[in-house]
Amino acid sequence: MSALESLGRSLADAVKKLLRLPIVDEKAVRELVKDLQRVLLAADVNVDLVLQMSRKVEERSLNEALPPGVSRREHVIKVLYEEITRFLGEKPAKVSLEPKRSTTIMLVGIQGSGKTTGAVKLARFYQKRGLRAAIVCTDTFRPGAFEQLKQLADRVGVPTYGSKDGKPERIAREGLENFRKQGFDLILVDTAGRHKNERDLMEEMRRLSEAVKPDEVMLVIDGTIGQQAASQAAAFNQSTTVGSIFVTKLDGSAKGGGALSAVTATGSKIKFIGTGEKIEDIEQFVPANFVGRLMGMGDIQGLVERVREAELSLARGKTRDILHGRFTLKDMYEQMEAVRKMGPLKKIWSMIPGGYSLPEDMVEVAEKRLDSWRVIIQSMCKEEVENPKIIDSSRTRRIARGSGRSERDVKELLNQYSAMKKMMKSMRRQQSTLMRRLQFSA
Ligand SMILES: Nc1nc2c(ncn2[C@@H]2O[C@H](COP(=O)(O)OP(=O)(O)O)[C@@H](O)[C@H]2O)c(=O)[nH]1
Ligand SMILES: [Mg+2]
Repeated sequence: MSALESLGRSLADAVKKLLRLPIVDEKAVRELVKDLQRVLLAADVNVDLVLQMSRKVEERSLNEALPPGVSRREHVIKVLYEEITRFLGEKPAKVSLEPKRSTTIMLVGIQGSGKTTGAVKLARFYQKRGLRAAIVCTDTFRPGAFEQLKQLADRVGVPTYGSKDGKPERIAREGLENFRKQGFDLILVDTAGRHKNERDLMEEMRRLSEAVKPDEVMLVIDGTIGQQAASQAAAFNQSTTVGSIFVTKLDGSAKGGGALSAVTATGSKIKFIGTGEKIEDIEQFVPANFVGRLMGMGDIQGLVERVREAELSLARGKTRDILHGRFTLKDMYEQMEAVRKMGPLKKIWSMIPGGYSLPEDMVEVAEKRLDSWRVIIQSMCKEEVENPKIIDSSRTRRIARGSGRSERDVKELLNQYSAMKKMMKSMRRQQSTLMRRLQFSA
């Protein structure tokens, strides 16, 4: 089983365990945190990082207030997802390619890390997206280096430039000039990685990067080295300014989590990962998707977004009023609409083995009644909407007639309103925590 598979599987197991529990309480959260620590340590993640993250998960899971329609369970999953994502870098880092100009990426890294394979993978990746990519080979250190590159690149029709001998700087200049003249969108410069000693290698990278003046230096790191990836990133950063990282061989080792988190901890951006020897085994590193996959739920990102939406709709404007006790029928309608948007949640949960179903009432009510409620609310006067207390039986009759609904429907709406108002009141008690969190997420 590969690094990511085993990390992912154990993480998914921990999540499933949480989903199967009848109630998610403090004990359940602590158990999850313990599982999380175990999983990350097994993937060679640095102990301090593990402690930092798991503390954060525990604290947020237990202390943050829940927006209406969101269960503790969902909230905990969201927190877990967010903290792991943060830990691997929040946003996907992309190569910025400018149109009408050749973008140059220079690949550096030690011998055997996967530069040559990576260059071809990258060229193919962008070629598939409609760009013209070419590769310059400046590795004259290893006999047969250019031959190896050419063979791989020829398979996917990517042009290459190189020579068995000569100064790497000269080859680089010639190659770049050649491909620029032909208007290539992307030129990858493959480099040598083996030298008598590290100082010589770093010195060559410095000279070469002066000659190439790349738009970006991409460091290729072998993912099987685990936490050591951090010191390698630091070493290369001293000779050239490393702009991004390509972590390879995440298909083959138990240390993938260590490499990914160590690199992220240095502040470097992982842009690509390699997951096999084949040219197609390359992935743009998008932390959010990646974490979702690790946690074993295809649509966890969708879940997280829906929970956020519920929070946001609460945050948007109304929050203060609601928390200060002003809660109108219109507010309720808006709240229910937010809950309805979360409808597909139920589907997500039901797909998870071990079975768990969302507290039915809210979503169900929202799904069935919202349209009817809209018409009813539209048939009320402004005063009634703002202050439903004044709606007596004669007003109820009038509203029912005006909206084409039954009096029972109107009463049901009013009952739901009272129930929600009560809920809001209990929320007010958690006001301070909630406000803190809303400010935090805004
Ligand atoms: N399993 C696996 N092997 C890889 C990956 N990337 C590169 N390799 C292998 O690692 C070895 C060294 O790769 P190479 O590109 O020659 O490294 P270079 O010396 O940095 O140019 C080759 O046997 C590649 O097939 C990957 O993502 N997964
Ligand atoms: Mg090579």
